[in-house]
Order: sequence, then C-alpha cells, then structure tokens
Amino acid sequence: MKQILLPNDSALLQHRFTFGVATAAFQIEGAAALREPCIWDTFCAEPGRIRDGSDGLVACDHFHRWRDDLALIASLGVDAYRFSIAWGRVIRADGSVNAEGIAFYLALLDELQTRNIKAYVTLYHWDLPQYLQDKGGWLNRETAYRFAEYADIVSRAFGDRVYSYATLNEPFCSAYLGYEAGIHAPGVQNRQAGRQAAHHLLLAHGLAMPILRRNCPQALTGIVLNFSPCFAATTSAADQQAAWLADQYHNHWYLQPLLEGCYPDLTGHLASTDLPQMLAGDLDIIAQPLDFLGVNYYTRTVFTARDDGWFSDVKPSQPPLTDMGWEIYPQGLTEILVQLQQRYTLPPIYITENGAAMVDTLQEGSINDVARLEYYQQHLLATDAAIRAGVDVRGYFAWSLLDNFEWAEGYAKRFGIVYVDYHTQQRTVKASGLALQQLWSNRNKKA
Ligand code: IFM
Repeated sequence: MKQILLPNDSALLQHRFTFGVATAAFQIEGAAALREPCIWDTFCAEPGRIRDGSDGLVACDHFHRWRDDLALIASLGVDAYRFSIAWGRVIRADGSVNAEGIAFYLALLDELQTRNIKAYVTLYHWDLPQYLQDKGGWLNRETAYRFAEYADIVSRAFGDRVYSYATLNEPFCSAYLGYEAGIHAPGVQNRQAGRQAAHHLLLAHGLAMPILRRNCPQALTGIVLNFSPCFAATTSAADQQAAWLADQYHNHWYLQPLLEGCYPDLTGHLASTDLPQMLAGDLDIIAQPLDFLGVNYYTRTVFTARDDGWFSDVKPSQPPLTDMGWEIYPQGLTEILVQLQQRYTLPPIYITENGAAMVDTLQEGSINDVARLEYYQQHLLATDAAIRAGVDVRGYFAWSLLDNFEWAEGYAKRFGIVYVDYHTQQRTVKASGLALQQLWSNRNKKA
C-alpha cells in the first residue's frame, strides 16, 4: 500500500501538532425536517442552481449515523474533529431554542470527549436560516446581532466540551459567491451587496468573539478564511495589476480588517457606491484578538486584466488538475503562509481545510485514490516547508472526512478520504484515508 511519508524531524510528527478531519453540517447531516430551512434548502429548490439537481435533505445522513461516524473518525487516529453547527437546528424562527438540536450536538461532543478527540466547532458554515434571509440575510445588519445571540446560546450550552471555536468558515464564499457572484446561496449578483455582506459577516464575528471568550475562557477562539495566492497570467503591467487587485479583493479584504482594523484601500478601483456601509466603531469590533487563524487552502488562482480595470481568473487547462478543475499547486500553500507571515503579525495558524475532489471508483470494495493520496503527501510537505520557514502552523485538517454535498456541484464531486455510497450510506475508507490513518496512528504522541 502506498504511504504518506514525512521527514523524521518534521514538526508535523511532534506530539504538539494537531491532525484532524473536517466536515460541515449542511454537507453531511441530512435530517432537514428536524431543523429550520436554510438558504441552501431554498437555493437547491431553484431549478438550475445545483449541477446535479440534488439537495441537502438527506446528505450523508450523519444526523442518524453520527455514532458510527465518530467510531470511524476515532479509527483514523486523529487528534481532532472539525465540524459545524447548523444554526437552524438550534434556534427556531421564533427565537426559541430547539432542545433536540442542542441535545444532538451535546451527545456528539460528549462522545468526542470520551474518545479523547478535540472538538473544533465552526459556528457558521454557510447555512443561514431562511427566516433570517427573509429579513435580508447578511445584507441586514441585524443578522450580525442574531449571530452573536446564537453564539451565546450555543457556547453556554456546550460549556467546556469545545476545544476550539471558529466563528465563521470562509466569509469570502458566503459574501462573494453568495451575494456578489451569485453562484452560491442566496444567489444575489451585486458588487455592493458582496461588500456589504462581507462587512456584516465580519461584524458578526467581532460581536461573537468576546461572548465566546467570556462563556468559554478555556477554548481557543478564532476564524477560518480561505486563501488562494494570486498570480498574473503574463508579465504585462496590466495583468500584474489585476493579480494585485484580486489579492486585495479576495484575500486581504477579509484578513486586514481582522488583524489591522481596516479594509484594503481600493480607491480608484472600487466605486464609493460599492463600499460597505458601516457605523463608527465597527472596525474596532471586528479587529478582536484571535487565538488562531484557520487557513483553508486548495489551489492558486491566475488572473488577467479586463478592459474595465477589473480582473478575470484564467481557468487552468494543463494537468495536474483535481476533479473540480483546480490546479494542483502545493507550493502555493507554503507561499501564501510565508507571504501572510511577512505581511502581518499573525496569530498561530491551523490549516483547517485542505484536500481534493477526484474521480473515485469503487472496485472490489476498495478505492485506490492514488492522486488524492499524492495530493495529501505534497500538501503536508508544503505545510512542513512553511513551518521550517518560520510560520507557526499548529495543526492540519483533511477536507473532508466523508464524500458529501459539494454545494453548487451537488454530490458529483467527491472530497472524502472516506467514500460514501449514497444509496446505501455505506462508508469505505479510501487508500488516501488508509495512508493518513497510518501516518496519524504511527506518530509518537508522548511529550
Ligand atoms: O466543500 C467545501 C467546504 O464546505 C468549504 N471549503 C471548500 C470545500 C471544497 O470546495
């Protein structure tokens, strides 16, 4: 069997380094009738939104199979499990608390504690309750205050069971893909809306942070952002400028307010009418101290200049590509971490997502996903290289534990290290999962 190998002196093999697997509520839980509808339920019901016409009503049926799934996670030899809470499973439209929803997560958290697996909880992984979207969603400032209340309720209920809280997962996707490009729920296509949604998401983060710290002083609290290093398609000044603008617009727009309390200055690029509306003091609320920054990395992006002064991304055509059509570019992980380290004073970093969609075939009961296994091998070495270059990376989470609902791509794209047969819900650990299991289980966990 092919293995994943790291140098013997790698920091990733030390007992302090945390390895885990990651999932998100809407992508795996199912049991939609037991929660409030969310924006993704609505989006899935709109014809043409999801490539295979699917939805999240059943997904991996994790809500009913969580005990087996936790046993599976434990068998992989991980230190931690990163998962998200479905807001609409714990808070009803009338504002009341859904005790059954809370009980579901409490049982999961207790079982993780019993199995000595640290719980890395994300409060918002894109599944905004539809009752809040009906009032404007992330375009309504009030949603940020509702998020802070939700964070308060959940963190009080979960007590000391949670090792780490991330407020948001990838606000870029919620804001840009959801409100500006319109390819994710709620499907709005408007530049100002994208900037406004981003501001309210960051405000929600900033309002929730002190609440989490007060309710769970022992937990690590932070946020998860996705990063893609931006490259110019050519050496022309226009393309170089396009790559710079894309970097400011997609990467620094989220990190700079968090770490420095201001948005990138895009005067001359972004019309004043497209800037987010904000109140005095908002940026101070947003720039809360962070115990960690979660970094999600999948690929790099190449940009070319548009005639109107903006940028377009160039779809990669040369292999190696994943099944998403994303270039496999492991050195980009080292590069972005080192760039961020040089640019900012960073808190400790966790790679909270990294992985690849590949075409998997189940043959005689096994999946020999060598390309995914090699992807992990290369990206773990890239993480190792970043640490050797001085970046304080404390953990790494594989995306994803299970094949699951890949948003606008439906179930056609498989990111799991565990294969899911959606007809039988049978789980089969892929070769990549077995190789990671071997790596994780063979570490010397003694101090
Ligand atoms: O599946 C998603 C996840 O929900 C957020 N980060 C990127 C993954 C792959 O597209």
